[in-house]
Amino acid sequence: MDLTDKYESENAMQAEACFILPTYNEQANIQGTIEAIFEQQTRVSGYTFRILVVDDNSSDGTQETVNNLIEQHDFLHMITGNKVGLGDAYKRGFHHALTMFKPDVIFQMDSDGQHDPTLIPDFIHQIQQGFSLVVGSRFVKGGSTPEFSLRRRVISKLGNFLVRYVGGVRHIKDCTSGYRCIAASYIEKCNLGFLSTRGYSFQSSLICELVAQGAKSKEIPIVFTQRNAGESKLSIKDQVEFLLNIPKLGFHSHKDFIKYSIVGFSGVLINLGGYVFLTRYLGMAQEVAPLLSIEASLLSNFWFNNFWTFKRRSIRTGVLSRLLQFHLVAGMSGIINYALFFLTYKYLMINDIFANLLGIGAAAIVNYLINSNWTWKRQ
Ligand SMILES: Nc1nc2c(ncn2[C@@H]2O[C@H](COP(=O)(O)OP(=O)(O)OP(=O)(O)O)[C@@H](O)[C@H]2O)c(=O)[nH]1
Ligand SMILES: [Mg+2]
Repeated sequence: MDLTDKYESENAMQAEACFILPTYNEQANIQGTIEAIFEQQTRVSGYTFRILVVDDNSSDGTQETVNNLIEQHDFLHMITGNKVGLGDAYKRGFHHALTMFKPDVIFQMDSDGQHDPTLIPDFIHQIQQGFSLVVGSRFVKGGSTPEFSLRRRVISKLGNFLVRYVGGVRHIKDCTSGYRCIAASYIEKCNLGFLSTRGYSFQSSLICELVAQGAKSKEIPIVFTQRNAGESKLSIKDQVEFLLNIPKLGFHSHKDFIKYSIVGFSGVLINLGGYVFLTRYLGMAQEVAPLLSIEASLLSNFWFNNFWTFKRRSIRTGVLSRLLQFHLVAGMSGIINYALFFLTYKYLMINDIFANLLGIGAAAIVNYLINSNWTWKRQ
C-alpha cells in the first residue's frame, strides 16, 4: 500500500468536518485563519478537516491568496460569486459543501481571526457527546465581548433578546454568534429557501430553523475580540433586515400558520352560529349568550389546534395547562384588539370597521406567535 492509499483508507474511516469561511476583503486575515484551522487537525481524532472559502469577488486580493494556499492543501477549496450578503454566501457554501463533500459536520466561522480556532476540539467534543448544534457563545458564563463598544453591546443583547423570545429559542443565549458547529444532517433538513434573508440575520433564522428541526443545542463560551485587520462588513442595511426579519422568526412553519388561521376562522363561525342558536332557538338573553358562544369557540379552537395544527410537536406541559394558557392568550389578544381599535378609531379618526379590522389582524398575529412559542412550545 503506498502512502496515498494509506491516507485515503484512513480517511475513509474518518468523519469529515467542513469549515465554511465567508470572505469579503479579508486578504490580511484569511491565510492566518486557514492555517490556524488546519493546525488544529492534530488535536482532533476521528475527523478530517476540509475548508471551503466562499469569497464574494473581494477586490483586495483575497482570492489570489486563497488560490496560492489551495496549491499547498488538498482539502482547501473556494467558490466565488457576487456580493449579496453574508446569508446568501452561507447558503451557497452549505449547498456546495453538502452536495460535493457530504461532510458529517459543518463549522461556521468568520475569516477575520475573531473566532479562536483552538476551541475547535471543544466543539467537536460536544458533537461527539450527542449535540447537533454547538454554538460559540459570548453570553454564557466564561464568554465575553471585551472590546465591544456600549452601543454594539446594547444592539447585540437586544437583538438576541428578540430572536430568543420571538423565535422560540429561549434556551440559547447567543443566537447571533457566527461561530458554530452543526451536524450536517440537520442543515439538510432545514428549508434554506424559507430562510430568505440575505445578510447577517440569516444566522438567527438558521438557528431557529435548526431548533425547529429538533437539533439538540449546546453553548460553549467564546471570547469575541476585535477583528485582526480590515473593516467590519456589518451595515445599516443588515441591521434593518435583522429587525424586519424578527416577526418572520415567529412563523417557523407557514403551514402551521395556515392551519391556525383556518381554525381561527372556524372559531368565528362557531361563535356566531352559537350566538344565533342560543338567542334565536333557545331564547337566551343577548347579554348572556356571547359568554357561552365565545367559550364554545375557544374550546373548539383549542381542540383543533391541539389535535391538528400542532399535533406533530412534542410538548412538555399537560393538556389542562395548555388550555389555561390558551385562555390567557385569548384574553390578552382581546385587550390588544380593543386597544388598537380604540386608539385608531378615537385618535386617528380611522373608519370604525377598518379600525376593528386592524385590531383583529394585530391580535390574531400576536395570538399565533404567543401560542406557537409558549402554549405549544416545542420540547
Ligand atoms: N462572502 C461574503 N462574506 C461576507 C459578507 N459579509 C461579511 N462577510 C464575511 O463574514 C464574516 C463576518 O463579517 P464581519 O464583518 O467580520 O462581521 P462582524 O464580525 O460582526 O464585525 P467585526 O466585529 O467588525 O469584524 C467575515 O469573515 C466577513 O468577511 C458577504 O457579503 N459575502
Ligand atoms: Mg468579524
